[in-house]
Amino acid sequence: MTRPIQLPAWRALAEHQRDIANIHMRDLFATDPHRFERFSLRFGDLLFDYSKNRITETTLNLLLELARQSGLADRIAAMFRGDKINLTEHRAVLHVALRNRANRPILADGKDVMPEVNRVLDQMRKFTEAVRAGRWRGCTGKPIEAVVNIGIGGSDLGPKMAVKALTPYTDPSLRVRFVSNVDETDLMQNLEDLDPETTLFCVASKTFSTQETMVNAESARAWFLARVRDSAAIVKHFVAISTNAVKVAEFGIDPANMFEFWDWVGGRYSLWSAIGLPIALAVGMDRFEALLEGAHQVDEHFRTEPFERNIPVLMGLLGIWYGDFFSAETYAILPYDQYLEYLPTYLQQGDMESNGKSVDKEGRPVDYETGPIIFGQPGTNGQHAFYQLLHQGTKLVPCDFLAAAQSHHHLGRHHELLISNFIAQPEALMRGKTFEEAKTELETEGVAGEHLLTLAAAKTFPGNRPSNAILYRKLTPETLGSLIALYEHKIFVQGAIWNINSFDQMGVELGKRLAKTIFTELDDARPADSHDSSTNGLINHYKSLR
Ligand code: G6Q
Repeated sequence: MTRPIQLPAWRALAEHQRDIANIHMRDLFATDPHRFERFSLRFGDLLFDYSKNRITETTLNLLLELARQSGLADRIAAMFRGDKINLTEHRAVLHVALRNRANRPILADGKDVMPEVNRVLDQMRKFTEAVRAGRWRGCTGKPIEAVVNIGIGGSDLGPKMAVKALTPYTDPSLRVRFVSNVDETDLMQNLEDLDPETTLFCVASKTFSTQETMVNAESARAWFLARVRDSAAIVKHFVAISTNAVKVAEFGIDPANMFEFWDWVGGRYSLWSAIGLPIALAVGMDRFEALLEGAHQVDEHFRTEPFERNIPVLMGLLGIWYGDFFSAETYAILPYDQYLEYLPTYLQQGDMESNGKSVDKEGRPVDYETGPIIFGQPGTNGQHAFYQLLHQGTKLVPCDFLAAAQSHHHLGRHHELLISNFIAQPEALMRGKTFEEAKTELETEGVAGEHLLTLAAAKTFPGNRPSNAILYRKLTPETLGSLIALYEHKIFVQGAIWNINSFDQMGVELGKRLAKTIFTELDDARPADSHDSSTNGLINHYKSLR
């Protein structure tokens, strides 16, 4: 495949960037009263405002042309068709099938996956309804009061983010917790106040061989047995979510209590599968299905809308515009919605594990920038932490601002204050404040002399800093499903244009392997000497301190 930078549209964009680099968005808004209408889209009642970007009609046309020349349409069709687009692992990528509420046949290896998807959804429904209604009882006949999900990475971040996001829909009599870190503190803190007789563990691992998860699951089982002293009780307190039935049985979990998913579900795209069981336990299966529905609607939008009205396509293209043509290295996700507290972390994995690649699909080193560094925090906390750099630092940081028009709570004027910040920050980033404006302001405050000029310089904001704003009615299960799917497809669009495999994660392997060697060396009384001097030094210093 042609390298992206050799595509005519890429070259045209590089040239165009030089034309536009010195144009200020202030002027673009001033000269076009219809800029907002021109550069915003609706998806249901969700507004995607991308008018505060350093783009003109020409930029947009060139970006859309880049998408066309990259064969994006074929790539999208290939994913939905079940082609093995995860080339290194020779797997289809079919998280869209998990939320295919239209039930249209989707084939993996020539076989429609929908009957299996629906079978597991039924199993999840029966189980979650039994637990939530108190029909599923612990070994001493008490109903379940706490669920502890043990998983890591894709088997943790998605459900954890979604359970937090959907807190207003959760049943307070059923606490849902997440343990992921191999650091014993995580497990111990989470178990501290739990009663084993009313606790249900979900061991979530696609492979059922991930070190952290298996060690935590074994320690959880030991904690449970030390208190309950009856291994027959495990069946009532441990369920598994996995693709590996053999290992699940070896661990001692009844295969009847295993919720299956498949190799065509990537870890970081798996919250729609049985990995979402803790979500369904927390909010009920109807709401879990509403989450799937919200994502499905976005899938249909992504699959069928022309690129110029296709939100994930535009999100992806705008990211490429800044990353590859303005040398932006980071991207901020800024939810003005406390319930989306974990969204930045979730998308950090989604984006960075998917597109943090430096060889293309043909194995050639890339000669362009790929995935950005994702970071963020809920507004307004971030404003009092890192926004200084966003406004006045030397780096260009494109941002996504997200907010709900309606809060789940009603407390004085809190929500209006939150929303005014959500609207003001993108405005400030875009407009900035000129030296002259700063100086005039200071003069009216009575500042004069040399100090006036220094202070005016410090109070100058360059502006012209791009952002998107996503404003939705309320954070419902359906809206959450849509939001996540928008980002998933944005990541897909970028991976397709960069011609990289967004669906493997080879970069996590090396450290894991080295840790195994070091783990055995920690037991050795002799000083380590087989590594570089720093690694040896760390091992030996650890041994001297422990
Ligand atoms: C995600 C990755 C990774 C994975 C974890 C857990 O896309 O594959 O984060 O989810 O390593 O893997 P298991 O589910 O197999 O334990």
